[in-house]
Amino acid sequence: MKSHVLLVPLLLIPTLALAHGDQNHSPPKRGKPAKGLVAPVSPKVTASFDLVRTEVRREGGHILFRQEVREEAGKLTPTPTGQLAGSEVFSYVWPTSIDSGAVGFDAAQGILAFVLTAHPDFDDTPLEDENGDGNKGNDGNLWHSHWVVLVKDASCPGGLKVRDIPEGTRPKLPKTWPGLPILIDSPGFKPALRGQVVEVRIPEEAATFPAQFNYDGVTAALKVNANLHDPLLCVTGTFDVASGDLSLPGRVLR
Ligand SMILES: [Ca+2]
Ligand SMILES: [Ca+2]
Ligand SMILES: [Ca+2]
Repeated sequence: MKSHVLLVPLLLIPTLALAHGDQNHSPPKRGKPAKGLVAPVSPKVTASFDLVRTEVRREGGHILFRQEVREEAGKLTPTPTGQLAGSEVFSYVWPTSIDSGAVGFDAAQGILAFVLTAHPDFDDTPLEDENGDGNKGNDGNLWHSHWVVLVKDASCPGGLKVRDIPEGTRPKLPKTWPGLPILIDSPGFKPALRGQVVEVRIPEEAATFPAQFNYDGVTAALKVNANLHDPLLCVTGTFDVASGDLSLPGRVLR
């Protein structure tokens, strides 16, 4: 990765959204199908993380999570550091209003988000061999899916983290929890990233999806704590936020 990536702490997002205005929004066209969250092109954001449209849709027994970016979806991944501590994670994120209990965590643990991540310094899909070489522990660099529970943490540069599991506690965890001491699941849903499109289809029966829920679209960087302690995985900044203010205005389309 070249260091031309614009990272914005989440706490600054509302101010920036106001400063940019919405001059790039086009007026809604009559008679067209609903399009989810349309966001302006953001020339200062790296093209592969510049969100222009985010949607969640019910389609043939699946829930489709989809984002469109300016170009080259999935192209940019973190520069390897050679070690887990302090390493970086890039992500395409759909924060939702779905309760954390819907995917096998305890109820009401925070913001349940569906996430695609890439991180060359560690593998957190011990059940999946994404690069097909027979080793399930060496492919964190390829885009793969997670459920995570996000909570506020003022000590994180982006103001949010993946919720830690305090030592000595035994929270409810999904069957495909990868063993890290945070509320993360590695359910193995295969993403497709090509051209402008990032998308994943999740079978309806894979979670207790409510009939309707809200969502947003975010592209973000996260970082593993240099000391491997709580907070283990901080959001360090966002590339782009579909709503501009993380208000989760999206509604599920069908
Ligand atoms: Ca954008
Ligand atoms: Ca793996
Ligand atoms: Ca492998």
